[in-house]
Amino acid sequence: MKFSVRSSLRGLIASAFAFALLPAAAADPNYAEHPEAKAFVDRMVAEGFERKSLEALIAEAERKESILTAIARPAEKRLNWGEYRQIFLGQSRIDQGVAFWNEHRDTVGRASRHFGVAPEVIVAIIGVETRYGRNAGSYRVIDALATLAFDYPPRSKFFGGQLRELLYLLREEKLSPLSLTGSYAGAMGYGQFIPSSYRNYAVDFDDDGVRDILSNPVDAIGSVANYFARHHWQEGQPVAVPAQVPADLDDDRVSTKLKPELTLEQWKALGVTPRTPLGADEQKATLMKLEFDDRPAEYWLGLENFYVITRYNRSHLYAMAVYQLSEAIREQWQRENG
Ligand SMILES: [Ca+2]
Repeated sequence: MKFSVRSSLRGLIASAFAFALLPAAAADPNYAEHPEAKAFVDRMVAEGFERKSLEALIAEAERKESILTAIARPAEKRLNWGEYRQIFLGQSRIDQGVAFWNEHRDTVGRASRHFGVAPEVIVAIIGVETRYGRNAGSYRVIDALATLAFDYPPRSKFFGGQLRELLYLLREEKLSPLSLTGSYAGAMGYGQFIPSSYRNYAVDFDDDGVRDILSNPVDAIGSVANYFARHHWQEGQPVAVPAQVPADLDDDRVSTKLKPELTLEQWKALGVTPRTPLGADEQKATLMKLEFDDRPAEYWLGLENFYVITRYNRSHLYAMAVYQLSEAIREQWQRENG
C-alpha cells in the first residue's frame, strides 16, 4: 500500500516535472549574448580567428543543464571502490575487451611495441572510456565546452582553455564543429581525448594523412599508446599490488595525493609490504585504501605506472579500474590465445 501511494506520487511528480521542463527545452538559451562568451570571442579574434564565423559558431552553442548536473557529481566522487568497480569490471566489459584485442590484434601489438606500453592497458583504457568505442558520447562538443566554459565558474578557466583548443583543433584537422560529439566534458572518440589531448597526443597510426581518433580504431589505439608513452609509462614495470599493513597503521599514511612519495623500501620500514614480492624496492609507491559497503577495506600500493594511468583521469578509483580490467582482459586473452 505504502509502496503504491509512493510510486503514484512519484509518477505525478515526474510528469509535472517533465511538463514544466518542456517550454525550457524547446527554447534552449544560446550564447550569442552571454558576456563571458562575448569576452571569449574577443580574445580569440585577438589570436587571429575571424569574428563573424566565430560569433556564428558560438551562437549555435547551447547551454545544457544535464551537463551542469553531470559535472557536479562525477562517479569518482560519489562512489566507493566496491560500487565503482561494479561499473567497470563486469564480465561483459572483459569479454568485449578480449574481442576488441582480437579484432585489432595487429594494431594493438604494433602500438604496444612501438610505444612500449602494455597492450592490455591500451585495450582497458578504451574499455573504461567508451566500451571499446560503443559509447563515445552524444553531446555536441561545442555545447559541452561552451556550457562549462561560460556557465560553470569552478572550472570555467579550464574549459575556456579547452574551447580555445577546440577552435585550433577544428582548423588544424578540418573537422566540422557542429557534428563533433563527445562526453559531457567535451572528450572525444574511442579514448575520450579532450581537445588539448587530441592536438598534443593523437597520432596518424595508419599513415593515411589524417589523425582520426573519432572513427578510426587504428589511429585511436596508437593515440592512447602515445599518450601513455608521453606520460612516461615504464615498460615491463608493475602497476599496483595489494599491500599488507600493520594493524595499528595510521590512516594519515593513506595517500590522498596521486603522486607516489615513498619508495617500497621506505614503505617496508613503516610495516607496509606488497603481498606479492615485486623486486623493485627503489620504486616509489602511493598507499591506497579501497572501501566496500559489505566487506573490509583493501590496501594497495600504486607504483609509478599507476600514477601514469591517473594522468588520464586524476582518480585512484579510475586508475584501479583500468588496472584491474587490464589484468582480467590479459588473463582471459592469454587463456584463449594459448
Ligand atoms: Ca589515420
